[in-house]
Amino acid sequence: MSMFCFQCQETAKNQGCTVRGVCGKQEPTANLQDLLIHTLKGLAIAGKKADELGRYDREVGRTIIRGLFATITNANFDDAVISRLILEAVAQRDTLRKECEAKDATWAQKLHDAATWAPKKGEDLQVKALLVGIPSEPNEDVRSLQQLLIIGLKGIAAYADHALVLGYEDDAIYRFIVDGLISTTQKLSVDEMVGMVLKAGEIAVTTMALLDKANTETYGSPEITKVSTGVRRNPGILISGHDLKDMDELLQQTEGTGVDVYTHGEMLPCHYYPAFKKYKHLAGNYGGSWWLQDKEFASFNGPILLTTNCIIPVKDSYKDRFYTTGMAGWPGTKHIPDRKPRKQKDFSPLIAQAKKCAPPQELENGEIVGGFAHNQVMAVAGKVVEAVKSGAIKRFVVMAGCDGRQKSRNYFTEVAEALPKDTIILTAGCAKYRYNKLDLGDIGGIPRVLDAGQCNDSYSLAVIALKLKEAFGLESINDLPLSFDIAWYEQKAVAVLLALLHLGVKGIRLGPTLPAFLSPAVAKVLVDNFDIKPTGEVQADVEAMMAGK
Ligand code: SF4
Ligand code: SF3
Repeated sequence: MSMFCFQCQETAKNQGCTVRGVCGKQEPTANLQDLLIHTLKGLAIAGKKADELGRYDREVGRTIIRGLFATITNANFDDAVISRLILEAVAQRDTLRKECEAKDATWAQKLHDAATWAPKKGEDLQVKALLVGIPSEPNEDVRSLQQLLIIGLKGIAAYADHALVLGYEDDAIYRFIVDGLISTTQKLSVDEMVGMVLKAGEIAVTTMALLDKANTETYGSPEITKVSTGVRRNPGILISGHDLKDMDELLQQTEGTGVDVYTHGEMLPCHYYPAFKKYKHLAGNYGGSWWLQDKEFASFNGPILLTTNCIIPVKDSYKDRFYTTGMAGWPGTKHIPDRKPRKQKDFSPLIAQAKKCAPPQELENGEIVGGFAHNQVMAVAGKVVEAVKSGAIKRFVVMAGCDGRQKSRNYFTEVAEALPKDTIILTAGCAKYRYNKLDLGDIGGIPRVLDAGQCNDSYSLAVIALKLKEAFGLESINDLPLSFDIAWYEQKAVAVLLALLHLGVKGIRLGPTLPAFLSPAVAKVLVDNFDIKPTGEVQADVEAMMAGK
């Protein structure tokens, strides 16, 4: 085995990618990512000790969240970037370590391997990487719980980084991520590890709430909006990923240039924010979810900006128009550097290139309606409660999460079609592309698919559920006429799942397959305590959900 990765839903044979990632990740990149995680554990140990000695350093948390974010599925495939992140973390760790040793000489002798193993400058990173991969933990259940925690931390880190970009941080989040990483280097009991995983759910809620605050305080609360799926006659720039600040600066810099901006994939919800809606050259949404980009990026004709995940292997047909920024990266393509203090990122290379490109080729010509984040839904809460009481709405089904390539994901389209006409689908994330262009109608003016936004906005769905619980005077979310049929693919969805468990949600259906990183014993813990179940046959699942099961 030359690599091992099982962090996403499309992992080979639902066991693990061992030769090359189904996502396109190559062996050296996978191994460097393992080494980066390992190095971040060493940094966490040094950062924790410094904190205990009264020298808390926020930069530790910042470095760790960026590093974790770079390892999520489809974010960064560039070995040079991953190697740089490793060496930066090593340098930071060594500085802290020297300071700690100067204050507490006994600590140096007690250091765990995780801090000492991590590479020194000039060492062969690939050789080091082989020592620290996932299979190096022999006990299946210990490995499963450690990886469940690390994978959840990756999702939390992605959300924390989005908040950080907008200037919002919380030391409690950083401190938990540090403790979580350290816990995976210690010989904890299974119960203690389960405790850490559940605590990660609590921190996921905190982090998503922070991101919600960052987004809405900066760009306003999402509003119900119709988004065009057609094209105009100007050349355009297509922006994908999840980063709202990149969108903000791109819209400012393209205004008045004759270049339109289109969203792709998870950037669709940008149209719902007041701060972005005001731009007349924000032309519409182009195409579907991430895995269709090889065809859609080719026909777009103009420059494409990937701000985060999901990148799929870049085709020659659009490689010269493909740019990454932030924690996203693809080797051999152009990268827009980070912003300097008090300056914007410079998107002028994309604008200059766009002016020489043909307008996008039309793929479709319709509309998508969205913007049902918690503020907007609560504005019509009275109408919603009334519709439930009158029996016009029988049930809400949360179908949030990720989309993916596998045919089995048609399940989610078929469930949306099979749900009775008196049900409402609550969604967020790119999972919505499985049904957001279907004509599913409305219930007394309330659309049957309510899109709260990106996967980053899943918090909105939790807030809606909690507010509905209050409105109906119920004890628990589980007493609501509410089912969860969640589609997962990458690590942010795992963080969302842990958040839902922390909020006490029971009976979640999860698909299209259960995570490969859950050992049978760990899966049993989730089934016994939270009644998690795999998605099954469409008709049987719909009937069970309508019966509250
Ligand atoms: Fe395989 Fe998913 Fe890991 Fe890519 S991210 S190597 S597809 S498990
Ligand atoms: Fe999608 Fe990658 Fe998860 Fe943001 S864009 S939800 S998969």
